[in-house]
Amino acid sequence: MLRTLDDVINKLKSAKRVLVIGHIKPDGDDISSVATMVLILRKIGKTAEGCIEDEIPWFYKNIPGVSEIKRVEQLRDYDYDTSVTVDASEISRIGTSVELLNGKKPDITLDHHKTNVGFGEIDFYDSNYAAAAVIVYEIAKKLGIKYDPSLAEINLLGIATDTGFFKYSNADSKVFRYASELIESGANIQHISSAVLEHRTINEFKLFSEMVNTLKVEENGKLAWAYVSAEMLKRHNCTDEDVKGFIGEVRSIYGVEVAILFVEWPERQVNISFRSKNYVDVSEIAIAFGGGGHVRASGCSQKDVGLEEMIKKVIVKSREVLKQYEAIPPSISL
Ligand SMILES: [Mn+2]
Repeated sequence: MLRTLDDVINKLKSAKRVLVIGHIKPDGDDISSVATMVLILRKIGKTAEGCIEDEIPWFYKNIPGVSEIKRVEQLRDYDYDTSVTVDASEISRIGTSVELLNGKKPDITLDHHKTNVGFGEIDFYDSNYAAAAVIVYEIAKKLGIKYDPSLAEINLLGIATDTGFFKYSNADSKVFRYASELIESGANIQHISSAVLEHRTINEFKLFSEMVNTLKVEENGKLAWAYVSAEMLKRHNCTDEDVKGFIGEVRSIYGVEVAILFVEWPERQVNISFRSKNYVDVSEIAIAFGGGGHVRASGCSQKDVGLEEMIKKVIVKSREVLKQYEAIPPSISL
């Protein structure tokens, strides 16, 4: 049920042992929110553990606090009284971490996805928040937590990554204000940006150039899409982790409003990312294929399908959605 941040604070205050759960295929915001939540709870004398189903991508591991996050197997015997999920819009997003909930709803869910369904006892979600890490920061402020440089840095990670390093439309004044406070507390933004943005491997670059070869631009240059097949990934010794920045590059093409990247990984599973630049709500396309997300960034995933078949279906739908907007003059002209 949708509640206020004060309800969340009261529940946390009465907790003794907390389990914080993030989502599958963790991104910077998820990792940041789980680790920050664990650290602030420990600062007020709670026992707290953080859990993410999947392995954390290696390049995040030098950021303070990330090593605190555990896997499901490590927490099977962890006895907690309060569970919190962060950055997950629905229960399936936490993957096998759900086993730790023993059939119960999470006590608290914190999220900022537009497509959130409210799956906890106390739900706090609001898509006006740029990142789940912004919600966590507000909780920390309300709890009166004193930040040290490490805590500031792990909290800033999520705010930086979910705003595309302060350049997406969600980078509002609050984002800059909080980022400024976190930097004042000792966070090193260069440490974060270097870890997150400058870790490309040669193999990833070669795969990127192959992805570029698959690029198609249509609908008067407004719709751009490309794909990466399982075969391409294997040939370059890459996994789906290595394609994370590709979609942003597709969107960066001048005149493109909607960018789509199809990634087949593993075989017969197609993961699709959608990005828009100025006016199309791409969560609408993702929802049509069982996914979700934000207005400018969304995604979906389907199993037991071929790449070509999926591309066909999704492109047809995307053309349709784009056309709906053509009747409406865009708020920012291209
Ligand atoms: Mn997020």
